[in-house]
Amino acid sequence: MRKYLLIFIVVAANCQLYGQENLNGTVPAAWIENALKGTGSVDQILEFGKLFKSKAISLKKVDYEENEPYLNITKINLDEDIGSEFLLFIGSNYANSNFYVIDDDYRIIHEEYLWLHNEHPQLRIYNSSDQHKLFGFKYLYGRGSGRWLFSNKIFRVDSGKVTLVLEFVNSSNDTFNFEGINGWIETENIQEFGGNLFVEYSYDFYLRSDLLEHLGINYEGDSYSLAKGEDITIIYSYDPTRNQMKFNDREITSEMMDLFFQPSNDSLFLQVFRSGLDKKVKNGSELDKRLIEYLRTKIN
Ligand SMILES: [Ca+2]
Repeated sequence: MRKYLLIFIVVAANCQLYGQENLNGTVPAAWIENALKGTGSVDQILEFGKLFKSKAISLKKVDYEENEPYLNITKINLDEDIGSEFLLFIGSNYANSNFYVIDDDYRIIHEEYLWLHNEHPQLRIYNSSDQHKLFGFKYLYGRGSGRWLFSNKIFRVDSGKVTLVLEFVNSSNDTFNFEGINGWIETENIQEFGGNLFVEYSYDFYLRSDLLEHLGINYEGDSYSLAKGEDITIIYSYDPTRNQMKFNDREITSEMMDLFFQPSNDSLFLQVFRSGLDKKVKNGSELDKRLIEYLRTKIN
């Protein structure tokens, strides 16, 4: 019996870890009405936190004295039925909140913990060709010393079910890979047209100038670019059979998209950009040849 109890506790702890413990809970209509009035008081946050426990909401009032509590609710119709759904960010601090999608019958249909280091949640809503609106937010995918990666998560609601239909890099910077490849990626001008999402990508993968100095190369400039792209527009289209936003592009391939989510993965970089680097080895400068040779020897 004790053994089963232990298993139960472990499972329960895991559920909490993944932040989905309040799925299918019903939010009182009166609480939503009050929240929509926009006061966002600590009492409202505490009331919600008592009903729906999460690590984003502390139940100790003293914790709110130095933090900046956060409550932001949006009422909007997101799917084919006529009633409005609700998008809620709530937490005892703006950078540590929970995100909820609440259906028109006040049932929680999505719950997700959102840690943003020191940024506020940023809700984005994109129109679509039918009643289904795409929505999402900026998400801190990962960070460490000298590197960070924010993504954009995009969701869709269908018959009371929320699906993550797309995640792409919002902005990323990686500067601490002294021996190998550093880089940044940025997306902007995100626009919806006819149910498609247009996203403009720019990126640069480079070697740091101090590495060149270390290799005994006299080089002026902050960095030595190995692969660069500027204002490349990708079109994501909704694929109803897979319930995902898909793209098909030659300039940015799906292998490149994988690399965008794995900064400092030098061997993946060499693989993804192999043909471009081969061209540089064949037709480029002596410096191109030497540096690509250095990377290929170091990494392989
Ligand atoms: Ca609806």
